[in-house]
Amino acid sequence: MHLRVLHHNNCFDGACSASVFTRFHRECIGAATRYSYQGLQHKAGVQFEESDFSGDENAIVDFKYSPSPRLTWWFDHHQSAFMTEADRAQFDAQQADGWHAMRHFFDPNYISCTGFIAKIGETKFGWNTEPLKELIHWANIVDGAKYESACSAVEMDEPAFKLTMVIEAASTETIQKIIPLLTEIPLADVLQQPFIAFQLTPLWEQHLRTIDLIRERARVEDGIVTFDLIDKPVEGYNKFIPYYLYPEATYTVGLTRSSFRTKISVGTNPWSPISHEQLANIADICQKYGGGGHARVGAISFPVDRVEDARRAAGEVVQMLRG
Ligand SMILES: [Mn+2]
Repeated sequence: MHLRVLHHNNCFDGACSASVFTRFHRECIGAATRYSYQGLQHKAGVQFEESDFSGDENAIVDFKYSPSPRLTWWFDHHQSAFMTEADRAQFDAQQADGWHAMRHFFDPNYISCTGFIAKIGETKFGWNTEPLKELIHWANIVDGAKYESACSAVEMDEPAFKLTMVIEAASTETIQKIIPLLTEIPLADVLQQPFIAFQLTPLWEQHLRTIDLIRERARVEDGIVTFDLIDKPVEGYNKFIPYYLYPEATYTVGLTRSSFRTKISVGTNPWSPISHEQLANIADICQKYGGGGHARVGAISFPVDRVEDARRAAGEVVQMLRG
């Protein structure tokens, strides 16, 4: 039996979710003789192809719902998990039968999808999640942006933070090699694997250059840091850099362009003293433009060539955050 796992790509929680789900399936369900992984990126328009579901069982973890009848397992914790009302209605209706209620799981209150899968495994399948404590702890810190400080997040004083940097920049092949290790050995040992260790120095240097670039480009007005790196080849960056540079800021709106999308990243300063009730819901704002995310952080994707539309939308997002 071929178990195919689709997961949020270039994301620490996405990789940990794929790993935890695999171990859950092996220990509680069994029968898989082959595992394959595919990373998914949020992009403008259609998120899945029917050919993505090529396993005998297909799982999506830490990523949007698909109404495909080939979807066996689904776990997500994003507020924007459903692309359409019809998808949401299908999910709700299917929960009424026992089969789907034990395979398709959604709860936007979970900090990490890793922790969500472990909790479902424990409570509904009697799974022992004791060996996963370290991984769940760090997935909650990274995905929940519960770093002690912007310094801790940007200076990466923990193995999990360095591994996050590697995963955010890694090729699909590298991530597929990392996934099986995450639930088997401590994170510090994962970092020391030669195929990962050799990437650390160049990535760290790139990280330092990105800090300089954002320092150069960023503007702060009314507590909102904005920057436009569309002309710079930055595939990803540590999203806490703006608050490391501007600890007083409340929000960030950043524009970047990669090989497959132009992206607006919108975030809230996790160390802001402003109470949650007074903060804007970023997922709601991003969903107006076909994007999504969580209450405190989200993103909007545009096709690579629609730079001016992305810039205009970014300006509107700034206005909404002001209001
Ligand atoms: Mn997640």
